[in-house]
Amino acid sequence: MDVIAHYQPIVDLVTNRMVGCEALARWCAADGSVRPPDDQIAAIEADPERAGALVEDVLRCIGRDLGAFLERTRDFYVSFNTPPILLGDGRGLQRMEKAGLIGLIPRLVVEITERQALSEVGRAAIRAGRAIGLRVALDDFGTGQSGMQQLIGLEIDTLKIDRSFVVPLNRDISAERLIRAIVAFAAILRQKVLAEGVETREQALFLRAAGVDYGQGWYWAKAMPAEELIGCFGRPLA
Ligand code: G
Ligand code: MN
Repeated sequence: MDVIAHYQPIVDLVTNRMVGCEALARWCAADGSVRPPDDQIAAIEADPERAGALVEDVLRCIGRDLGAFLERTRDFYVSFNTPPILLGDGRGLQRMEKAGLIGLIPRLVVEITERQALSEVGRAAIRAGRAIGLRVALDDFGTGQSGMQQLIGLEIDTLKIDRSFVVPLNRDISAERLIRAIVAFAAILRQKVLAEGVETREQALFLRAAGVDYGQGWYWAKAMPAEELIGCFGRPLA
Protein backbone atom coordinates (compact mmCIF):
# COMPACT_ATOMS: atom_id res chain seq x y z
CA MET A 1 0.00 0.00 0.00
CA ASP A 2 1.41 3.38 -0.98
CA VAL A 3 1.72 6.14 1.58
CA ILE A 4 0.83 9.64 0.48
CA ALA A 5 0.34 12.77 2.56
CA HIS A 6 -2.56 15.13 2.76
CA TYR A 7 -2.09 18.52 4.35
CA GLN A 8 -4.46 20.25 6.75
CA PRO A 9 -4.23 24.06 6.93
CA ILE A 10 -3.24 25.75 10.18
CA VAL A 11 -4.61 29.29 10.22
CA ASP A 12 -3.99 32.51 12.06
CA LEU A 13 -7.20 33.07 14.04
CA VAL A 14 -7.16 36.82 13.36
CA THR A 15 -6.70 36.71 9.58
CA ASN A 16 -8.02 33.19 8.80
CA ARG A 17 -5.00 32.80 6.51
CA MET A 18 -2.71 29.81 6.50
CA VAL A 19 0.50 29.99 8.48
CA GLY A 20 1.32 26.35 7.94
CA CYS A 21 -0.11 22.90 7.65
CA GLU A 22 0.05 19.48 9.25
CA ALA A 23 1.12 16.57 7.07
CA LEU A 24 -1.15 13.58 7.68
CA ALA A 25 -0.37 10.14 6.28
CA ARG A 26 -2.90 8.52 3.99
CA TRP A 27 -2.94 5.09 2.44
CA CYS A 28 -3.55 4.85 -1.21
CA ALA A 29 -5.00 1.51 -2.31
CA ALA A 30 -4.53 -0.05 -5.75
CA ASP A 31 -8.08 1.00 -6.70
CA GLY A 32 -7.10 4.63 -6.08
CA SER A 33 -9.05 5.02 -2.83
CA VAL A 34 -7.34 7.00 -0.10
CA ARG A 35 -7.87 6.49 3.61
CA PRO A 36 -6.33 7.59 6.91
CA PRO A 37 -4.33 5.01 8.84
CA ASP A 38 -6.04 5.91 12.13
CA ASP A 39 -6.95 2.36 13.18
CA GLN A 40 -3.37 1.16 12.66
CA ILE A 41 -1.35 4.02 14.11
CA ALA A 42 -0.99 2.38 17.53
CA ALA A 43 0.26 -0.88 16.00
CA ILE A 44 2.67 0.96 13.69
CA GLU A 45 4.06 3.08 16.50
CA ALA A 46 4.68 -0.01 18.61
CA ASP A 47 7.02 -1.31 15.92
CA PRO A 48 10.01 1.05 15.52
CA GLU A 49 10.79 -0.32 12.08
CA ARG A 50 7.32 0.37 10.69
CA ALA A 51 7.12 3.69 12.52
CA GLY A 52 10.46 4.72 11.03
CA ALA A 53 9.32 3.73 7.55
CA LEU A 54 6.10 5.73 7.92
CA VAL A 55 7.86 8.88 9.11
CA GLU A 56 10.35 8.55 6.25
CA ASP A 57 7.48 8.15 3.78
CA VAL A 58 5.75 11.26 5.12
CA LEU A 59 8.97 13.29 5.03
CA ARG A 60 9.59 12.17 1.47
CA CYS A 61 6.07 13.31 0.55
CA ILE A 62 6.67 16.70 2.19
CA GLY A 63 9.91 17.16 0.26
CA ARG A 64 8.36 16.13 -3.04
CA ASP A 65 4.98 17.87 -2.63
CA LEU A 66 5.94 21.07 -0.84
CA GLY A 67 9.73 21.48 -1.21
CA ALA A 68 9.53 23.98 -4.07
CA PHE A 69 6.61 25.80 -2.46
CA LEU A 70 8.55 26.17 0.80
CA GLU A 71 11.55 27.49 -1.16
CA ARG A 72 9.51 30.27 -2.72
CA THR A 73 7.47 31.32 0.33
CA ARG A 74 8.33 32.48 3.82
CA ASP A 75 6.55 32.22 7.12
CA PHE A 76 4.89 28.96 6.19
CA TYR A 77 5.70 25.76 8.02
CA VAL A 78 4.88 22.11 7.71
CA SER A 79 4.39 19.98 10.78
CA PHE A 80 4.64 16.21 10.93
CA ASN A 81 3.98 13.65 13.63
CA THR A 82 6.65 11.43 15.00
CA PRO A 83 6.99 9.02 17.91
CA PRO A 84 9.84 10.37 20.11
CA ILE A 85 11.82 7.16 19.91
CA LEU A 86 12.55 7.96 16.26
CA LEU A 87 13.64 11.49 16.91
CA GLY A 88 16.06 10.35 19.57
CA ASP A 89 17.69 7.62 17.51
CA GLY A 90 20.41 9.85 16.08
CA ARG A 91 19.19 9.45 12.50
CA GLY A 92 17.19 12.67 12.29
CA LEU A 93 19.56 14.48 9.95
CA GLN A 94 19.96 11.43 7.78
CA ARG A 95 16.16 11.20 7.38
CA MET A 96 15.94 14.90 6.45
CA GLU A 97 18.71 14.45 3.92
CA LYS A 98 17.03 11.43 2.36
CA ALA A 99 13.78 13.39 2.00
CA GLY A 100 15.56 16.36 0.41
CA LEU A 101 14.62 18.52 3.39
CA ILE A 102 18.00 19.38 4.81
CA GLY A 103 17.79 23.06 3.80
CA LEU A 104 14.19 23.30 4.94
CA ILE A 105 14.58 22.11 8.52
CA PRO A 106 13.81 25.60 9.95
CA ARG A 107 10.44 25.39 8.15
CA LEU A 108 9.48 22.12 9.79
CA VAL A 109 7.78 21.48 13.09
CA VAL A 110 7.78 18.10 14.72
CA GLU A 111 4.65 17.14 16.68
CA ILE A 112 5.06 14.92 19.70
CA THR A 113 2.11 13.87 21.80
CA GLU A 114 2.05 15.14 25.35
CA ARG A 115 1.87 11.61 26.70
CA GLN A 116 5.04 10.60 24.90
CA ALA A 117 6.93 13.87 25.36
CA LEU A 118 7.08 13.69 29.10
CA SER A 119 8.97 10.41 29.36
CA GLU A 120 12.77 10.35 29.42
CA VAL A 121 12.74 9.12 25.82
CA GLY A 122 10.46 12.03 24.93
CA ARG A 123 12.69 14.58 26.59
CA ALA A 124 15.76 13.22 24.85
CA ALA A 125 13.88 13.28 21.55
CA ILE A 126 12.90 16.92 21.96
CA ARG A 127 16.52 17.84 22.66
CA ALA A 128 17.64 15.86 19.62
CA GLY A 129 15.02 17.51 17.40
CA ARG A 130 16.00 20.97 18.55
CA ALA A 131 19.67 20.13 18.11
CA ILE A 132 19.07 19.65 14.38
CA GLY A 133 16.98 22.84 14.18
CA LEU A 134 13.41 21.54 14.27
CA ARG A 135 10.71 23.41 16.12
CA VAL A 136 8.59 21.32 18.45
CA ALA A 137 4.84 21.26 19.04
CA LEU A 138 3.24 19.37 21.91
CA ASP A 139 0.33 17.47 20.36
CA ASP A 140 -2.88 16.47 22.19
CA PHE A 141 -2.03 18.94 24.96
CA GLY A 142 -4.18 18.46 28.03
CA THR A 143 -4.84 14.76 27.53
CA GLY A 144 -1.73 13.41 29.30
CA GLN A 145 -1.84 11.90 32.76
CA SER A 146 1.08 13.90 34.01
CA GLY A 147 1.50 16.89 36.29
CA MET A 148 2.48 20.31 35.03
CA GLN A 149 5.76 20.02 36.88
CA GLN A 150 6.88 17.65 34.14
CA LEU A 151 6.72 20.48 31.63
CA ILE A 152 9.67 22.11 33.41
CA GLY A 153 12.67 22.10 31.15
CA LEU A 154 10.78 21.03 28.03
CA GLU A 155 11.68 23.29 25.13
CA ILE A 156 8.40 23.53 23.25
CA ASP A 157 7.36 26.16 20.70
CA THR A 158 3.65 25.44 20.41
CA LEU A 159 0.95 23.79 22.49
CA LYS A 160 -1.72 22.06 20.42
CA ILE A 161 -4.87 22.07 22.52
CA ASP A 162 -6.68 18.80 22.04
CA ARG A 163 -10.05 18.72 20.30
CA SER A 164 -11.70 17.49 23.50
CA PHE A 165 -11.36 21.04 24.91
CA VAL A 166 -12.78 22.60 21.76
CA VAL A 167 -15.89 20.43 21.34
CA PRO A 168 -17.65 21.67 24.52
CA LEU A 169 -16.98 25.38 23.89
CA ASN A 170 -20.07 27.56 24.09
CA ARG A 171 -21.83 24.84 26.11
CA ASP A 172 -19.51 24.27 29.02
CA ILE A 173 -18.11 27.16 31.02
CA SER A 174 -15.32 25.03 32.51
CA ALA A 175 -13.98 24.15 29.04
CA GLU A 176 -13.96 27.88 28.25
CA ARG A 177 -12.12 28.67 31.46
CA LEU A 178 -9.60 25.92 30.84
CA ILE A 179 -8.82 27.33 27.41
CA ARG A 180 -8.26 30.76 28.94
CA ALA A 181 -6.00 29.19 31.55
CA ILE A 182 -3.97 27.40 28.87
CA VAL A 183 -3.56 30.68 26.97
CA ALA A 184 -2.25 32.42 30.11
CA PHE A 185 0.02 29.51 30.89
CA ALA A 186 1.44 29.44 27.35
CA ALA A 187 2.05 33.19 27.39
CA ILE A 188 4.13 32.85 30.54
CA LEU A 189 6.08 29.99 28.97
CA ARG A 190 6.49 32.02 25.72
CA GLN A 191 4.71 29.37 23.73
CA LYS A 192 2.20 29.70 20.91
CA VAL A 193 -1.20 28.05 21.25
CA LEU A 194 -3.00 26.18 18.49
CA ALA A 195 -6.49 24.70 18.90
CA GLU A 196 -7.26 21.48 17.02
CA GLY A 197 -10.53 20.10 15.76
CA VAL A 198 -12.29 23.45 15.30
CA GLU A 199 -15.51 22.79 13.41
CA THR A 200 -17.72 25.83 13.90
CA ARG A 201 -17.57 29.58 13.55
CA GLU A 202 -18.65 29.95 17.19
CA GLN A 203 -15.70 27.89 18.35
CA ALA A 204 -13.32 29.88 16.15
CA LEU A 205 -14.65 33.19 17.47
CA PHE A 206 -14.39 32.06 21.07
CA LEU A 207 -10.81 30.86 20.57
CA ARG A 208 -9.81 34.09 18.86
CA ALA A 209 -11.31 36.20 21.64
CA ALA A 210 -9.59 34.04 24.25
CA GLY A 211 -6.21 34.81 22.68
CA VAL A 212 -5.47 31.47 21.05
CA ASP A 213 -3.02 32.11 18.21
CA TYR A 214 -3.84 29.47 15.62
CA GLY A 215 -6.57 27.04 14.65
CA GLN A 216 -6.84 23.81 12.71
CA GLY A 217 -10.03 21.99 11.84
CA TRP A 218 -12.85 21.34 9.43
CA TYR A 219 -14.22 24.86 9.95
CA TRP A 220 -11.40 26.09 7.69
CA ALA A 221 -10.47 22.94 5.81
CA LYS A 222 -9.96 19.21 5.91
CA ALA A 223 -6.62 17.68 5.01
CA MET A 224 -6.14 17.94 1.24
CA PRO A 225 -3.65 17.13 -1.51
CA ALA A 226 -0.67 19.49 -1.77
CA GLU A 227 -1.77 21.17 -5.04
CA GLU A 228 -5.05 22.17 -3.44
CA LEU A 229 -3.31 23.44 -0.33
CA ILE A 230 -0.95 25.58 -2.38
CA GLY A 231 -4.02 27.02 -4.14
CA CYS A 232 -5.40 28.12 -0.75
CA PHE A 233 -2.27 30.00 0.24
CA GLY A 234 -2.60 33.73 0.82
CA ARG A 235 -6.38 33.98 0.94
CA PRO A 236 -8.63 33.82 4.01
CA LEU A 237 -10.15 30.36 4.53
CA ALA A 238 -13.23 31.64 6.35
O1 G B 1 -3.77 14.61 16.67
P1 G B 1 -3.54 14.89 15.21
O2 G B 1 -3.32 16.36 14.91
O3 G B 1 -2.42 14.06 14.61
O4 G B 1 -4.90 14.45 14.50
C1 G B 1 -5.26 14.74 13.22
C2 G B 1 -6.56 14.01 12.95
O5 G B 1 -7.67 14.82 13.35
C3 G B 1 -6.79 13.64 11.52
O6 G B 1 -7.07 12.28 11.42
C4 G B 1 -7.97 14.49 11.06
O7 G B 1 -8.75 13.79 10.14
C5 G B 1 -8.69 14.80 12.36
N1 G B 1 -9.33 16.13 12.33
C6 G B 1 -8.79 17.25 11.88
N2 G B 1 -9.62 18.30 11.99
C7 G B 1 -10.73 17.81 12.55
C8 G B 1 -11.97 18.42 12.94
O8 G B 1 -12.21 19.62 12.79
N3 G B 1 -12.89 17.60 13.51
C9 G B 1 -12.66 16.27 13.70
N4 G B 1 -13.63 15.52 14.24
N5 G B 1 -11.51 15.66 13.35
C10 G B 1 -10.55 16.42 12.78
MN1 MN C 1 -0.65 15.98 15.11
